[in-house]
Amino acid sequence: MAGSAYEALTVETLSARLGSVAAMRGTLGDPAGWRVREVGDGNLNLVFIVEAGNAGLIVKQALPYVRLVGESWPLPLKRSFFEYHALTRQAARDPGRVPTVLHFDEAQSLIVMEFLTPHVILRRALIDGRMPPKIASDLGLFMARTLFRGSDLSMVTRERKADLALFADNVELCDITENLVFSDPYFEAELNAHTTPQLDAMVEELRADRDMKVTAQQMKHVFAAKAETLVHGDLHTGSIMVTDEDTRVIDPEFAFYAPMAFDVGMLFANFWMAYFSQDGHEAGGSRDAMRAYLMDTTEECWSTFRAEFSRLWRSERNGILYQRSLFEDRGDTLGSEQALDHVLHDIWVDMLGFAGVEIHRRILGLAHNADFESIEDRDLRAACETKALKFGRQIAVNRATIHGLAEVNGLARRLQSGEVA
Ligand code: SR1
Ligand code: MG
Repeated sequence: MAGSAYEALTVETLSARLGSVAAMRGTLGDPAGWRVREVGDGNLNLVFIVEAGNAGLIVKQALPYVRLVGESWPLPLKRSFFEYHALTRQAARDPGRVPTVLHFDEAQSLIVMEFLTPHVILRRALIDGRMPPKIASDLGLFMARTLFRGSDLSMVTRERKADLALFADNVELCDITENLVFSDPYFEAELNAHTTPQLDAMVEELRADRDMKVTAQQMKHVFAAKAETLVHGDLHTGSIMVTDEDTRVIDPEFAFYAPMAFDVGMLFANFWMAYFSQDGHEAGGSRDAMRAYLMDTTEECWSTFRAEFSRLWRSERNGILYQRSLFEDRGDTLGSEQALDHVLHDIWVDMLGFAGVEIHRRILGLAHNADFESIEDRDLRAACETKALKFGRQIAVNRATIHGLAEVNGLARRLQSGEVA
């Protein structure tokens, strides 16, 4: 099959077509005994679980169109190439945090990788009221390590520039983000959807909100112009798989050179959306403990990110930026700490901007989150979404004057309780 023309796999054809792939045979044995299921529930790709005995593998294959929309929206198969290269870099930068890749077939746009079991998608776990204990620390470390080590703070600049050129071709996936995240929510784009009629007035208000519109475009400007590091590019709670002991980050097909704050903002937005959605998941009992867990998760994740980023700054800052020769080597450690404070502050401010627009687009745009979508009572869903929309606006527009997570989470709590409307 290597080198042959692209053809989408099916449950029926997979064993015959991949039966000679050594990495698969090595794990699963004779293809006659393989059991194949298609389990893709994301927006873009085919995902197969292939099992034999107690062993299993994942086969992920790109489709030539957006699965969520259909063939009317073509999408290049090359995203699989970017996903493969992002996975290899993330594995080197934070070992053990992404699934192991066993095989990549560029012509077929498919990646064979480790089957993560008994892992579940983090978003599902949070909707179900589970509190995986390691996510804050694991994800704080993952972001600090991948974002720092993919940047000019760390890399040999020739290698970083080569990587920048390689990922610069991921144009169509970037285009999705540029439109779906930063622009479509703020006008009547064709594929937009929201909980109607409950949110109609709120949506109209947001679209008429000049400060919000300018803010969203400022964030798009930062996203497009600040090619700072290799970001995951789609780091939401649906791109993370967990058990109580393990956290894995999957699906980096949107990988691109972009601002560090983009991944951090996406992830935090998803924690905050999970927080605001809890009212809709209380049929089985109070979610107070879950709300507290989500607030604690943001605090621990941010403090872990800052601490690890600072550690790497002090121990691995070997790139062209903030050279040691200007600071530590001249005895000016304070200068390097001052520069670190500035870099972390910029990440913080941009993180809030990205988080705000991510919250808006998941409620007003094309691709919604199950956190809200799974709330069947539409009045209740809209009430949760309204609080999240207001929160997103506040943190994005006021990002330059918000001083810390205590302030942001305080706002979340006050909106949640109804203390502020
Ligand atoms: C058309 S793709 C919609 C969304 O799905 C992906 O997971 C990304 O988040 C993208 O924005
Ligand atoms: Mg994805």
